[in-house]
Amino acid sequence: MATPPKRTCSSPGFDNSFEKRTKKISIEGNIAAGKSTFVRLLEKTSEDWEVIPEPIGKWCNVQTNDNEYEELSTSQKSGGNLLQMLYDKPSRWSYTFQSYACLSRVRAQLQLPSAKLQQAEKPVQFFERSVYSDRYVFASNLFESGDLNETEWAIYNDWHSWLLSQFESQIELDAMIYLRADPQRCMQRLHLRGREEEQGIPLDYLEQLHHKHECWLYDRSIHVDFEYLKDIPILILDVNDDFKNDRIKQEAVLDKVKEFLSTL
Ligand code: UDP
Ligand code: DCM
Ligand code: MG
Repeated sequence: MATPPKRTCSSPGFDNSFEKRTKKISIEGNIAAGKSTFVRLLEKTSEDWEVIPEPIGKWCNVQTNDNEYEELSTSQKSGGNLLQMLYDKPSRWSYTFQSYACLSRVRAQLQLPSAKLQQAEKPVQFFERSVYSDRYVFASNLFESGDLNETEWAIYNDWHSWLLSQFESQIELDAMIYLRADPQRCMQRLHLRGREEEQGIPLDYLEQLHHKHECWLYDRSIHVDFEYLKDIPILILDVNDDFKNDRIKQEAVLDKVKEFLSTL
């Protein structure tokens, strides 16, 4: 598989050689597939590996300066719960949610890496999801189900393309890892996790999102507007079997990740 072109511009605040040797990898997968569990495992594996979690805390508690990655209990939330609003009334809130999800992700992605990572010999940043799944999985699916109308979808695509063109060099990925799980398994894990806002999600919704992931990352059959994504290396990991509580499975999966990294 071809390696994507190397990023050329540097971000302000740290040296160009860091940016050149850092690998940026997104972890993709359906709701409750096991992404957060997986990135926590990665974080513990190497000093050279850093994780940027999905800013879910921000989506459930808009208008606070608290830790955006921390999930709060219902009583701790004081701001608007955009995730709840999305699931309660998708036709009203899908556009707002998708705009904010993507904005907060871009902001998270532009943050300076830690001093420790900057000293690393082979630094790797793992992102829980990406601006690409925001668009090609979630927003696209909401458009197809009619929860984003033609105008909202056109505006979303317009600013998404423009924003990425502005921050291309800082946002471009080197590879992706697709955590592949059956929608039924995701549903089981979704209930196990018990995030209140998500308890009414029907299996049908997880099946739609699964189909989107499969077309995009497994079959690679959907059209993407970013040229370099067309042949970006993708590692596909079957996570149907429990890996959270199985040391041997974890080691097997980590070996696959290390082998994949050595090819980039
Ligand atoms: N989980 C599990 N076994 C696994 C992976 C995940 O029991 O091998 C559980 C995990 O503890 C959590 C739920 O499944 O309760 C969803 O996992 P996570 O939050 O990591 O999923 P994400 O939505 O981030 O993909
Ligand atoms: N989500 C969404 N649209 C996005 C990104 C995420 O609707 N662009 C939703 C799906 C989940 C939650 O946010 O309910 C993310 O959590 P998870 O880690 O379980 O996938
Ligand atoms: Mg998660």
